[in-house]
Amino acid sequence: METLLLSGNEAIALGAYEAGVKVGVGYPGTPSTEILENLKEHKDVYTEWSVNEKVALEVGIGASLGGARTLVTMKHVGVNVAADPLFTVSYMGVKGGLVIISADDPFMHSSQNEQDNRNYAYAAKIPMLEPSDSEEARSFTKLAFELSEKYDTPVFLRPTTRVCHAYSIVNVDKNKDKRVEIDKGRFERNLKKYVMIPAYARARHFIVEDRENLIKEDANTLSINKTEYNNTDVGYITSGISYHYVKEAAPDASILKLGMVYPLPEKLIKEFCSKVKKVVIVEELEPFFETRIKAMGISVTGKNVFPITGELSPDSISNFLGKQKETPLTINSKVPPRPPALCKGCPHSFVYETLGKMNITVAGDIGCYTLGVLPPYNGIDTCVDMGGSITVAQGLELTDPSKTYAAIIGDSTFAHSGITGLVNAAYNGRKNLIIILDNGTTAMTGMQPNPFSGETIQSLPAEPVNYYHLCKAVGISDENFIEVNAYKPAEIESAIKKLLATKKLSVLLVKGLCIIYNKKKSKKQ
Ligand SMILES: Cc1ncc(C[n+]2csc(CCOP(=O)(O)OP(=O)(O)O)c2C)c(N)n1
Repeated sequence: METLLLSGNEAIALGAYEAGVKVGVGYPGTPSTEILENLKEHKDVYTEWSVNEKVALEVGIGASLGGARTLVTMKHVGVNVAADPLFTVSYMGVKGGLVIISADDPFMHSSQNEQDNRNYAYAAKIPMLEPSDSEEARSFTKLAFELSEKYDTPVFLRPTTRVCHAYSIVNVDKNKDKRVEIDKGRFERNLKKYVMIPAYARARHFIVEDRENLIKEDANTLSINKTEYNNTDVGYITSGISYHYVKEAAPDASILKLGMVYPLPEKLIKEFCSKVKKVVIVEELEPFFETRIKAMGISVTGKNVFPITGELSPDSISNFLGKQKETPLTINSKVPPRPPALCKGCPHSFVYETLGKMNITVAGDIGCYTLGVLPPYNGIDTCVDMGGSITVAQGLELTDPSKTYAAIIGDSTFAHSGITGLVNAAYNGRKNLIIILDNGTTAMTGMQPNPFSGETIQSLPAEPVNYYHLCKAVGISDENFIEVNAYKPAEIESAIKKLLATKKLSVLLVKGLCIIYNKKKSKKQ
């Protein structure tokens, strides 16, 4: 037996590898990014950064239908982008096991919202597993592949930030935990299963309902839905990281730990609740278990004492129990708060300095450059979602065409979903200025390559997409496309003035390597 100390993300990659995964695809996003970065180290697995989550899931669906066990990774908001194929692949089912990671981020350590993606499992009728530590991250990933093939369904794995990034023990039995080789054969034509026209989809919907009922029944005896009977005054129903919080704050309590968080094992829940005097539900974010367990006619304590927002902690449960909080370590030194900011010398900063001198409303986007909202730049006026800047600027222009609007977007974000916005602007005759900040990498999530940076996830060369030709193809004239050096503020200023004077849809491409990426690259050489 070998004992490893792994992060949840490393453990998911290990579990997927041991499960015989052949294809791993995804789009970076905290807290999911390191899963694929670890999986890519195995040369017998095909890995790719896809341009966005919808594309990743569609590539994943194709690979699964071709018989490969396939892992698709993304952060919680990525599932919004992938939602269209998600709901339909639930009807189609799989051939090779298809596991989708939805890495959720309670407290928004690095996200624009803290949506609870258990709701996606319910809405798309896809089973979901939730690990509470690295050992489970690995074993649940393996189980997810098995369940996917057994029930002919994609399966979600929903780790949260604390599980993805915390390190805990994983025991590997070298004899037992070898990579399994699964041969599911190749793609076979099956129109009624793989072509979701209404006539076939209607029939599949019945199959999905039956499948869900079957999984719900089987969940009552699934090994990862576990009861621990101790003091029966209070019985806790919990999952994921919250399980450890309960164990720490109430070590002698009875617990029902749900490893499968959707669908819920109704009989097991009813049996557990009948054996304890009071039921307390400890779950982060939405009252997902609570609503369903109340609907079983069971009265519970839940969100009336625990918050819907942010993360829980052992203290949340101690507070509820009226226990003294345990503060094991007090640090007396005062650490000044260090809110995130653009790095000193960041190539993005010069554009913001220039925009600051002009009276322009700027629709921002998601990346390091979002930090341009902060003083001293105060450089953006809106920020909604990845790829939303170019299109939000178009909406603003509709309301007051006499004003000047710009959109500001990074290279990875432009590839993710900005290009469709550019096409929309050109097609519908908008006149905005689009500023693309190309720093050579996907900086905010830790320097992943993207379609503009000239290499793949395996650091192999890839032909970078050509901005000029792309803009030409949508009808932007030579006069309305200017490329400047990010470190030459005077040139940036004169280019912006020139482009605005044309009063036509324009693109300013600002190029300058991210300084951290540049340092890393020069160290490697
Ligand atoms: C739908 C969605 N997917 C992924 C993310 C995570 N994410 C935040 S910023 C970012 C990368 C931005 O890269 P780029 O546009 O190149 O800007 P840079 O950080 O390099 O300045 C990603 C992938 C997200 N917020 N939303």
